[in-house]
Amino acid sequence: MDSLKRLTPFIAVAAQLQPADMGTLAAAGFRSVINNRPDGEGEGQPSSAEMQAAAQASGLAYHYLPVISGQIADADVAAFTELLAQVRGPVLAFCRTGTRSTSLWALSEAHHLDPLTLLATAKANSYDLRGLAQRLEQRWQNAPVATAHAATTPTQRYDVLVVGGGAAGCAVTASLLRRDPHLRIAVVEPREQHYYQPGWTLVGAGIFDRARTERPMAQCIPLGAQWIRAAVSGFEAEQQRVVLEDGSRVGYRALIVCPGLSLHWDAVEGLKETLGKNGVTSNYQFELAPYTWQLVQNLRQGRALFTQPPMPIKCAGAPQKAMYLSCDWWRTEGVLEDIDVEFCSAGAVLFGVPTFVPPLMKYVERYGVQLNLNTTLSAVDGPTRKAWFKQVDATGNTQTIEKSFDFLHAVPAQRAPEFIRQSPLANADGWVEADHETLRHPRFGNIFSLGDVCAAPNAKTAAAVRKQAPVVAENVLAILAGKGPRALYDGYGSCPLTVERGKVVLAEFGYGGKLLPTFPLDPAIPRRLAWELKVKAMPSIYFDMMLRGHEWLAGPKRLPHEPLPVEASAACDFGKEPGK
Ligand code: FAD
Ligand code: UQ1
Repeated sequence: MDSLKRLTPFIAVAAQLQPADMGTLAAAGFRSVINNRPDGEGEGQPSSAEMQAAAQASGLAYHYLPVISGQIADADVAAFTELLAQVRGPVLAFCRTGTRSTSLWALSEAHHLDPLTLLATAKANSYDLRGLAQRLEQRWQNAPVATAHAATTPTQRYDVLVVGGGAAGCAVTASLLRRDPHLRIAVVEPREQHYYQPGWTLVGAGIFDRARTERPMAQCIPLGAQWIRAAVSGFEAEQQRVVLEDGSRVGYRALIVCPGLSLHWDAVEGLKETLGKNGVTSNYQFELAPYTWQLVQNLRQGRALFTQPPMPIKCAGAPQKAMYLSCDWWRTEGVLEDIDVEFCSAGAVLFGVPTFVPPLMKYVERYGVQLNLNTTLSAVDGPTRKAWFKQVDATGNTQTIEKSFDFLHAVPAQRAPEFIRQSPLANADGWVEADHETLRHPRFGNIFSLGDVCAAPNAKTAAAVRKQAPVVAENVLAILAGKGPRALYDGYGSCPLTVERGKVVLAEFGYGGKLLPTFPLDPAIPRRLAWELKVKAMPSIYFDMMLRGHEWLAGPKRLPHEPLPVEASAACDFGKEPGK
């Protein structure tokens, strides 16, 4: 089976197979076999009946679609296209040399992939289809109306296309280019500026100037990658392309989806209208973090409310960090006693990993904070400085509570961006589905996701991205080479809880809340070293290492061998309708 060539994650082709090959195919994750060679064509050729019996004995679906060499009719192409729409992938098609199967595939794809792309894919797999060029061009030109646009503007196609040039998009692109500098890779990103969001907590406390958290996108997208300055509006996963907001398409062999998440300000009535005035602020927005610091400095007495919405949110500790650093300032200014500080969280616990709750509770007590759990901000009236909360009591009853305030630090609810929620890539909650370890989409085998938009149940942090990027880079290159993904992500995320100026509780944990400390120190103790890491080292670790593909302390675990068949096949049903 040396002749096996993977044209896409959905379909591979091969020269004549033997009945004994079927077990190997099943073990490699294939689910279906198509025989394109007519019975009795050559001596020693196993019959279709023999192949069928062997395939079925190995649990593979078998289809016989014979075509005569050099005489592929339009009806053959139509039958092959129809078959591909029905079979369970990954599928292996074979004939005497594999050329007929490759030709059938190219002709069946020609209505949505441009001829150059098809010829290049075939050539990369040692099949010379130049004799079909004219026919491919005709099919491409006669593509139905839905793809007419693509017929006039040939679809650009990259080896790897990355959606989003934030922490995840830049880091994974850098990791890919470190491994293969010749990769044809593009990043689709509409913004001119790139933001180091972990710095906003420090901007809100007067420790960083906001300029330190902003850089031109052109300096962050790695050299060697093409920057497409546009926003993605949709996915045509079966045609291996994305749709941009202007309606144009960009094709790919592998897609990485990482456009971050959307702040859902509208989930709280009246909040958007009063942000940035009336004492209402949020470190979750670049423009507002300096306003937090202004308000903190000006407050001498009254009530300060800090809110936290339902999970998931990015950096789950950030709502508390804003509070601790504000209290720390008020304490050193000698005004904390005159300020009623309340933390109103939709959550049932102060922090999701129990190890870190006791040290955080010490600070809640030290600062005299009133803790209101199961309490979700639902409405704000800025001019009268009133906020309303839905509070759930122990018996499950909800009541509305009104609180007046002089200062309100609000954290918005967060969800996947609209174009993701509406896409076939999303799970029921709107996030991009991904295997938790390989970060590969379970239904589209050449699509991966990382960063805040990814549905994996890790803490949504830049720290998580630092470890996810090498995993995705390795696995993308593996599938492009026709292999299975082997690099595994352990769910690592980190939240540096800035409990006072000069001290941080460095929470590092993976899936299921498993503690994953980088340094051999008790992680529950607030430390100056961790503060230095957050304030002095981290911006450089982010910009100069993570975004440049220097994978410091980020090497992934790897499977010793190719993944087992069940996993590979589940991960490869590329080209099918969701849920089918
Ligand atoms: P982002 O960095 O948000 O990037 C997403 C990119 O996708 C953006 O550039 C956006 O323009 C682009 N995009 C959006 N829509 C489209 C589209 N349609 N087409 C193309 N591109 C699109 N993490 C930590 O590890 N430690 C911390 O201390 C920490 N503190 C934080 C404090 C605050 C206040 C905040 C807000 C976050 C904090 N984080 C922290 C979290 C961290 O910033 C995020 O987890 C990280 O930025 C996620 O990276 P991402 O690439 O998924 O998303
Ligand atoms: C981290 O890796 C990271 O991303 C680069 C952060 O965001 C900027 C962090 O806040 C933290 C704490 C980490 C963890 C890094 C180490 C070395 C413990």
